Amino acid sequence: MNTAPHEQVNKGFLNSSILARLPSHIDVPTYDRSQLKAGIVHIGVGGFHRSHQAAYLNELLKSPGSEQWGICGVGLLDCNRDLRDILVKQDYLYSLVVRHPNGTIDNKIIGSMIDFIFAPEDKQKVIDKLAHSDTKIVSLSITEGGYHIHPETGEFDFDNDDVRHDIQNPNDPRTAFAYIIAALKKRMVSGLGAFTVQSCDNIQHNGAITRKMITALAERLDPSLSQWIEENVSFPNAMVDRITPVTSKLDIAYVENTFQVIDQWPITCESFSQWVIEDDFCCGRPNWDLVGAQFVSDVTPFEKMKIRLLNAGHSVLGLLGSIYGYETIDETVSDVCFAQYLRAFMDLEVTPLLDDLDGIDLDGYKDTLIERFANPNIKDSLVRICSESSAKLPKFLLSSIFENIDKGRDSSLAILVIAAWCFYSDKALNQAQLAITIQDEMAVELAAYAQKTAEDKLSFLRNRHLFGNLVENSEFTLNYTKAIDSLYSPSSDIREIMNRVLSEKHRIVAEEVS
Ligand code: CS2
Repeated sequence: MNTAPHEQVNKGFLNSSILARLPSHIDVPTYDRSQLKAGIVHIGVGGFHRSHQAAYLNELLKSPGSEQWGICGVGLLDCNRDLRDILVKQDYLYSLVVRHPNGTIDNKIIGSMIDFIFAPEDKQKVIDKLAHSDTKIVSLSITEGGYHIHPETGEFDFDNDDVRHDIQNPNDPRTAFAYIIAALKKRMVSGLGAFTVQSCDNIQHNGAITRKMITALAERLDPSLSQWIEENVSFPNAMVDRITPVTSKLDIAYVENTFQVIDQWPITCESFSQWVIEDDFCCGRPNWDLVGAQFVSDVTPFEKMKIRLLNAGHSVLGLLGSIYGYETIDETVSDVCFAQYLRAFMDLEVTPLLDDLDGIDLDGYKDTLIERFANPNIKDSLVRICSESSAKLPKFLLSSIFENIDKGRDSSLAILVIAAWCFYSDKALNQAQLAITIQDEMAVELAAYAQKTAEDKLSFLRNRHLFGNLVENSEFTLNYTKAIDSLYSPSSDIREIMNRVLSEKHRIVAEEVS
């Protein structure tokens, strides 16, 4: 997004002093922000944090009694500098534009963030903040890749430059986990006690995984600290959900016209929001249940349902739609060929893997997903959806493929998506020969494997780091080779291929039933 200083100065920039002058239909913080303390330090202040956790807190803060639950944001990456500059200028306020499918819009200013630390400028300040007695929860939205999970073994992946650096230099951290470990050490030594580490990322068992990764790294650094973490820190699992596209120039212009204020980094999101959390907080927590979140004793069925249906569904549409030449999710799912493929994928390859969900109507959930994807007011780009597929697909899609293999079930719909991922990584062109933008930390490596497909059809799968032993599974490779042949045949048409794979799937399912 464009973060260059705004040229027009006739409208004021968003900050605390302007709130009282905003049009009356804008929902502004009604609470005294000067009374808030930062009980939560959040690492990874992306659009999702600002539309989700910070928005829940904004609602909660409107009633008295939660003043200790303000947020201090932390940006670990050099690219977070612009965000810091904007938030500081705006007194950490930002606009949230909530777009309902029927065109209704809720316009809000969110006030729950009260501070932001840009780590590259002062690492110690971050460690001190995490170790401060006001800090009760350290929450994370650091994306799937930020967890350093080895895709094949599920263990902590020590084979990473930043991790190697952190092991050599624990007082000069680079990764989120090393900051947390440094702060927990300070708290252990000072006798202050632990904080809760709360993951807000789309990883199944995100709390348990965070615990496993942090204790593995801590074990290398200081075994007694690792044990203290095991015994004292809570890591609640949670399912988080709200579709939040990347902010566009149109979003900035909308806020300027509607709010009559210049916000350089507003957030737009869908109206749907869900947060299901295991109630395991060692140092207290906000009453998020008063503002729509749900506390449960076991979040497993909810997170599996969401990640395997919504997130995987996004990747299915994203990769196949990119090859067709679509640009957004709503555009892709409005094409009946894509909508039918998605629904069949959800019904036939994921639903049989899901546990019983008391009180959840799974068919209704899937209908709602398709409606949410089709929300014409949310322009969620396929570039965002396909970004970092190398970190997402193992958790969203390959997990279902492996489970189906174990159960002796067919996965041909998902296999076409993996073959499409190979084609996408190889060519970076859609079928009209226009360039596709690929954002993936592993893009070069993925392209290198994919580009050998012409001489070795299974080449992409030979990346064992991602695919484990899939290349040795003859049923998988049979379907995969067929998909590769169709995708790479001259003048191939992705919609025709999808229709063919789908009819074949229906034939297989009919045979399974009879
Ligand atoms: C998306 C998610 O990144 C992705 O691929 O599937 O960001 C998705 O929009 C959110 O998880 C919705 O809750």
